[in-house]
Amino acid sequence: PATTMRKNYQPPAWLVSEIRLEFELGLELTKCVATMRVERNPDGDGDQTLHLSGDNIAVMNLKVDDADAEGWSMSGPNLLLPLSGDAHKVTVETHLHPATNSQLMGLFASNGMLCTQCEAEGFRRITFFPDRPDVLSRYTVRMTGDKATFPVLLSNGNLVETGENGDGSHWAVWDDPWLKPSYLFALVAGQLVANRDTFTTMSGRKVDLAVWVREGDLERTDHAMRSLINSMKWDEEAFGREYDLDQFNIVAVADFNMGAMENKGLNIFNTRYVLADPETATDGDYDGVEGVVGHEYFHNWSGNRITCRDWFQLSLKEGFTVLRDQMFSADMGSEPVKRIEDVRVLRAAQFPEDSGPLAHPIRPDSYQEISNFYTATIYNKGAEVIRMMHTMAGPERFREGTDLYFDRHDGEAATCEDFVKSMEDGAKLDLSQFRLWYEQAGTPKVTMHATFDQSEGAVTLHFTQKVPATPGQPTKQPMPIPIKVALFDRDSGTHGGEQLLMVDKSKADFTFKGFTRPPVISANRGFTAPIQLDAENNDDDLVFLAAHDDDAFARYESLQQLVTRELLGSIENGPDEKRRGAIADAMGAVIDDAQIDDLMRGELLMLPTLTFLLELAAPADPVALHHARERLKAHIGLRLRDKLIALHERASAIPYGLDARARGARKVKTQALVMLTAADPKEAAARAEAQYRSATNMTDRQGALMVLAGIGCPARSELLADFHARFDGNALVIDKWFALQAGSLDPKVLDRVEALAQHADFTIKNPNRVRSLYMTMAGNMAAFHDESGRGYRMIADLVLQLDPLNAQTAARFIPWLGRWRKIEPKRAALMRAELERIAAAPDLSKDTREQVTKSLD
Ligand code: BAL
Ligand code: ZN
Repeated sequence: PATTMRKNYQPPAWLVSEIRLEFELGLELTKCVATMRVERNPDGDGDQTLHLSGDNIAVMNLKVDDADAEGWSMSGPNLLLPLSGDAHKVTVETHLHPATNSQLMGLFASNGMLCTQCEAEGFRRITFFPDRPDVLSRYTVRMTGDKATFPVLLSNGNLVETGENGDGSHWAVWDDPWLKPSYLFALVAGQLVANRDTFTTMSGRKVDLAVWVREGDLERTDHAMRSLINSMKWDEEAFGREYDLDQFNIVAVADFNMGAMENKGLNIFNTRYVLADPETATDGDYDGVEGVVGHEYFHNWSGNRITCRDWFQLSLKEGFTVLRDQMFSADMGSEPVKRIEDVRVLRAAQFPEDSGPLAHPIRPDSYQEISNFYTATIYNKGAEVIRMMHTMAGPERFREGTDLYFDRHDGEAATCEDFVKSMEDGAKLDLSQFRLWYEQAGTPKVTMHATFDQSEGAVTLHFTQKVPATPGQPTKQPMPIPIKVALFDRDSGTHGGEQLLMVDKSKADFTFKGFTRPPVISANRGFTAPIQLDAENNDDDLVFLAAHDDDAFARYESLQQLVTRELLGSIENGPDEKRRGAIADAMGAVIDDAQIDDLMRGELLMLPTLTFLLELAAPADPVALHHARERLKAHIGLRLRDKLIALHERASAIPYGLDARARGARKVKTQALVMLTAADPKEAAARAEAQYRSATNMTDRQGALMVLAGIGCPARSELLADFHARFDGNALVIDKWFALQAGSLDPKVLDRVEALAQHADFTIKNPNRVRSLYMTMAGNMAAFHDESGRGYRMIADLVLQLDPLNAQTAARFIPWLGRWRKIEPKRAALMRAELERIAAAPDLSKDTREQVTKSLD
């Protein structure tokens, strides 16, 4: 497949100032007539030929200035139309088949409704168009369809006209006054009901809000609506951004590749990020809805009003918008807990990507299939990079930078460089060297070593940094790395203030005076930089920081480091009794500490994820690592048995609510059971069974069933069956039922996944269902890395079956196999063999082909 290079960017030769789309809607056949006003771009290369992208569509009719077009040709899927003048009217008709569109890109049918997904390159599956984000047009959409099948007709912008045709069909016209790229086009038609509300913006504009769902789902939309209103208010307060249309619509769709999509004024969501009520959604699901509703709403400015010049700039909108949604969620809930969660995701999803065959900078240099670049690097590392600017500038200057960016580039298709320049000018930062964060892939490895000069009373921190080689980037330059530190006095447990150090060379030393004895160093507080830091703290220092650090993240981090050291060490040398004791004591202190809330307590009690540990241990035996982790859990569970039981009882007495106290209680309740499971499975099973049977909400019910699913006890199958029967017909909860089994500690997981794939409720056509079974299994280290290679085979079989139906979703499974270099040689060979089997298949999609080829290189 062809490779697109960032350095080859050329402005478009032709622009489209206006487009009118007329749809005759049908599930089997939808007819689309697009009428465009095309104009030669004065900044283009003067090409006389208009290049219109297409994908899986044919020209049914083509006119230029109302006359049959002449001289046009097809170049593969694309339409080439020679034009003589500087401006023309071009009309093209296409016929679409939504019901058989299993790729879920372009116009597709889901549960009897029609909807679209156009980012990144789906619009070309609807009509022929210069489908690139730097062509900004004014859209008018007219749709007509059978009123019974499609009572609701939605598109971008404002509804301007409706009418009846007198034959049982009706029509609507939507007009979007804001120029936009084609990837933000959307259309929805179907039987939907709305939860409606209004929001009055800071300048007094009244906006009609609606969350559209299928009839039975209406009672699960209040949280999404509340999240939307909170997002609109928050963006005004935190970034000065006001909404700019009279209407804002959210539609929930059951079959969707992504989490959600920020189409102008008409966000389309995966149902899992809209629907929530206490009975069917966990606290985590509530957070997911809030975060994604916020994310898509915030795109209205960071993405829509200012869009991307080309897809290499994807992190311009995604990294920035993830940071914005993280800040929003932190403000709505607990800032330190949110930070810990975000870092956990970064380490579990982005660090492995950054050190593997698919590593790429947050602004990539090339791609074959852009869908493969909606990655944790573009999104989450992209957010970390902008967060570092926030750290360096401080909140006020950061806001001056973003204000300038929004003012300067409103209405444009911008670049990452435009953002960086605005931050330099507005936030008064010198980012010349900092631009390396956009250019270089790989997680920097930083070491810190402290020395103490008694005679001078001086402490020196000696830093080194190394950015590892990544594909296509064998050598790297040192990055500017902002690291917050605090130097603690051992006796008083206090420090003299936090300092921000810039480590911008491969070696950098910083000296601090006024110490009578060596302090304990707390470094990368708040995780100021997305790096792997080895701070060379000894166990005593880590125990000290776990008890005393006033930075919540640093406190969590110290405990994580102590556990990580024990787990990695125990694989080589067996457990270290002293360290295990120190960990159990520290966890015990966490349980007892009345100063911390339960939400934070839940975080502190969590052990590092296996994916993160694997990063540090590679090449490793993941199953051995899993067992080491379970053994440590058992040790802690035994040592803290009484405390854990008391914690479970205390938390169980707190009634359901959405407030932090009740949410925290639910978090530690299941966390206590998880620790107890490894130590005393019988006690844990009895408690989990009681928790399940008395549960008033999904958090407790799912938590209990998760514990039971991993224990070979009689209640296991009875309660799994009860769960299925109780929620039969609720797709999102049945997804949980699949995931609970595929992710469980049960040694027979692979047998169960095989059986579940034959279950009447399993369908390969629904991405949520596929992910709930197979993505969960791939992330279940003990199962996926079964030494027989069966887990690898099952994922490869899935990819081969799914690829022709839904290439985007299929390609997402390749990175699990692509991590073979991190795994011990025997398993690595089996993983490679499966990648080779996939690579040998004829007619692989561009998506999967790119990922497989890169993973084998
Ligand atoms: N733009 C794709 C979905 C999202 O990041 O919001
Ligand atoms: Zn986004």
